[in-house]
Amino acid sequence: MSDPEDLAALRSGDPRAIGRTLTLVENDPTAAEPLLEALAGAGADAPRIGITGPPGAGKSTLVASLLRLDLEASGAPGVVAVDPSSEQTGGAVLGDRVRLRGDEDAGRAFFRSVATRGSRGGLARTCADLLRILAAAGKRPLYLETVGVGQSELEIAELVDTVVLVLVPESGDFIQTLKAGVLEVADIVVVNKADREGAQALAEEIADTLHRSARLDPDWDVPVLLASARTGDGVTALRDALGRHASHLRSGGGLARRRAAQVGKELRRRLRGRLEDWLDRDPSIHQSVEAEAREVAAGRRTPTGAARRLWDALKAAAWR
Ligand SMILES: Nc1nc2c(ncn2[C@@H]2O[C@H](COP(=O)(O)OP(=O)(O)OP(=O)(O)O)[C@@H](O)[C@H]2O)c(=O)[nH]1
Ligand SMILES: [Mg+2]
Repeated sequence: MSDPEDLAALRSGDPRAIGRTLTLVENDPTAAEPLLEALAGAGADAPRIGITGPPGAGKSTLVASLLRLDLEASGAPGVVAVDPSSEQTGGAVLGDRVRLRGDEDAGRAFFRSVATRGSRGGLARTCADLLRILAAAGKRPLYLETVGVGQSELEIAELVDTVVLVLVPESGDFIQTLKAGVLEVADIVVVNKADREGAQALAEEIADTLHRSARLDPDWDVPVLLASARTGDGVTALRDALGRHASHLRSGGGLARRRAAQVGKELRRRLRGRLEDWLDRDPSIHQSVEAEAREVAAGRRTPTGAARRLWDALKAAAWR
C-alpha cells in the first residue's frame, strides 16, 4: 500500500485510495506505519475542527450543514465520525444527510465513521492517523465528530485546532452538574435546536459562566451561538466563527503552540501503548512478575515492595 502509485493516488484525492488507506490504518496500524511515514508533513495546513456534545444534540446534522457550505464554496471537506453505537453506518447516515448533489460533490467530500470498540491501537491514535490521511489526500477542512464531553476515552481537544461544543436547550442541568469544567475545552459553543424553548436562556447562562471562569486562551472570547441545524439557521454564523478562530490561531502563533502540545501528548500516548504491550507480552517480564507474585503469596513481600523491585529492575534494564 505504500507503493508510489498508491501514494500518488492518495495524494490526488482518489476516493478508492483514501478508503483503502483508512481501512488499513484502522485494521492494521503496524502495516500502515511505512505509509504514514511516507506522508510525514503532508496536509499540515488543513484546518481541523472538532464537533462534540451529548448524544443526539444534532452534531451530525450540523456537520452536514457545514459540509453543504464547504461544497458550495468549492471545498473538499473530510469527516471522521466516532460512532459508539454502530459500526460503519455513521458515515453513510451523515452522507445521506448532506444530500450530495451528484457525483462531483460525492467525489470531493469524504466520510468515515469509526466504531468506538474494536479500534486497534486506541481510538485517539486511530483518529489522529485518519485525519492525517484525509489531510494528505487534500481534504479541507477536516471535521471530527465525537459523542460526549469531558473525560471521555477520546480527548477531542488533543486532536483538533478548534473545538465546537454542541448543546441543546435540555443540556441546562448537565451544565449545572459539570460546572464550567465542561466548557473549558470549547472554542465555540453552539446551543442547537434553538427552535425549542429555553435555548436563549441556556445561551445566556453559558455566556455568563464563561465570563466568570478562567480561560485557557485569554485572547479568545468563546462565542455562544444559537443554531437550528435542521433548518440551517445559525450555520453561516458558525462557519464565520470557525473562520475567525482559525485566523486568531494563525495570527497569534497559537496554532503552532497548540499543535506542538498535541504532538507531545500524542507521543506520550503512543509510548504508553507500547509500554503496556511490552509489559503484557515480554516473557522475561512475565517470569519476574510471577516470581514476585509467589513471594507475595508466601508472605515474604508486600505487593508494594514487589512492585517496587520489579519497577527498579525494569528501569535498570531499560536505561542500561
Ligand atoms: N428540533 C430540532 N431537531 C434537530 C435539530 N438538529 C438536529 N435535530 C434532530 O436531532 C436528532 C439527532 O440529530 P443528529 O444530528 O443525529 O445528532 P448527533 O448529535 O449527531 O447524534 P449522535 O451522533 O447519535 O450523538 C435528529 O432527529 C435530528 O433531526 C434542530 O436544530 N432542531
Ligand atoms: Mg452523530
